[in-house]
Amino acid sequence: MRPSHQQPFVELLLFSLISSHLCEICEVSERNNFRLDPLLNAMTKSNYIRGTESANVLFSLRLVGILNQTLIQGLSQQVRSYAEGREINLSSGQLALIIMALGACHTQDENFIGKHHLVDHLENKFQAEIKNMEEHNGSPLTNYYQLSLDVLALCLFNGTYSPTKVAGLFAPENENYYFHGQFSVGTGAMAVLALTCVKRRLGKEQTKADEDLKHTENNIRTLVKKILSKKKENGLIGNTFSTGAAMQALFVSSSYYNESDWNCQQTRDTILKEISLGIFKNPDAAAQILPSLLGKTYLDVNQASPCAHLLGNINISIQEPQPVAPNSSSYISVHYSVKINETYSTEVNVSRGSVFLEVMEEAQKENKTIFGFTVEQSSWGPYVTSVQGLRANNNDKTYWEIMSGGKPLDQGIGSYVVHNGENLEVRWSTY
Ligand code: CBY
Repeated sequence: MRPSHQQPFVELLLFSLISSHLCEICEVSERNNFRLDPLLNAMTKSNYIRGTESANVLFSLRLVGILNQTLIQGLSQQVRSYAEGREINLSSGQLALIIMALGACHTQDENFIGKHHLVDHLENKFQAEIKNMEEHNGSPLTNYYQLSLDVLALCLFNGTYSPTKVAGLFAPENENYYFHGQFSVGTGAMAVLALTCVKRRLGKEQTKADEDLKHTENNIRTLVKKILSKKKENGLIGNTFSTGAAMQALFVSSSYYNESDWNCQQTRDTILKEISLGIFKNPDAAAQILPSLLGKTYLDVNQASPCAHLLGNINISIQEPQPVAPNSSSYISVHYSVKINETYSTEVNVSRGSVFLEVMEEAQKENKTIFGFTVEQSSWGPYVTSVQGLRANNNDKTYWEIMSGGKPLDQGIGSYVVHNGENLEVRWSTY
């Protein structure tokens, strides 16, 4: 009989063989690489990119092996100067992303992580998230997507965390996976990546952590089932912008579902179609989908070998954003409301091609008391923080939901292009 301690190793090998096979069959072939150009263009519009966005873009480019020196050096410089001195103010997930972007492959950037004790800072921020959960009825300071990024970065960069606590925290029934009672695919997928890293580390350590391993595996199994249950007929999982994370999660967890449960080529082809329609203009959206289309996952970070020149030859033309000439003759009219308990409505005229934010600005000009609002920059663009002075609050799980025709939009106010006659609404909501 084989010594039993070899079993986790054999299983590990088997898992990685199966999952790498799945990544390969879904990878966009070399002759089709040109179909990824719109993503690369969105990610390299350097004038627009800063902060966490640069980290997301740098991380994504390094994962897929684009090592264009000018581009990477510029982004790395941006990420380092953004992080420098700001360790305290960054949210936990932002810091986790910065660590993963800087440490994605073995470069000089690793020294920055060490010199600025970024992993220690992340440990503290993760603890602060848990403390907030204890004090505020289970609500973290940020959200479970960021807690998953935290665990992932701590796991990949040898930080300290308790696998027992992590297994308890990421139990699939935890309400932080749900917004409005709906399972958040992006959140679940990021948790699967984090838990898979934890599982692999437990397997390697071969300690007596069998209970933790079992618990972690059960969590992964149930989360994967929930992710697959959100698969749409066209192959998208959740919506367009959660599909990249879902693909990554399914790549690394293929031993938990049957081959017939997911047609990854169909998912890839639908995403390629959406790319050609210009749906991934947002740099964050582009950065999040790119690795999955080249068979890469966030677990490929910090491996023994430095990032390979996978796409080193791709010719990236850094496009200057073209100023759009306003066509004053072409105006559209939309209906806009703010709903708290009462509904406050108005008609707004904006030029064709305007985004939701411009409608809000027009309405605000008309009546600051009723339509006045504030935003904060997030990596996905502007995020509405208050309307009529009423401020969203994480601990109360309140937020301003943005809707069209009574349905929540799957893009933010900075990206969603409005249409003539549309019924737009900003609604005081809880999640
Ligand atoms: N990232 C984060 O911390 C965000 C995590 C995330 C799960 C994220 C989606 C997924 C991702 N890949 O980044 C997320 N959204 C969260 C957690 C939230 C909640 C934020 C509050 C909190 N607890 O941290 C909340 C309030 C439920 C939420 N998202 C609200 C909204 C709406 C914003 C409206 C506003 N006030 O401006 C909105 C527009 C939905 C709506 N109709 O109201 C929304 N989110 C959207 C559309 C999205 C997607 C963005 C897609 C796009 N192209 O713009 C999203 C990718 C994302 C960002 N949200 Co939230 C989800 C999706 O549709 N697939 C980590 C950090 C380091 O960057």
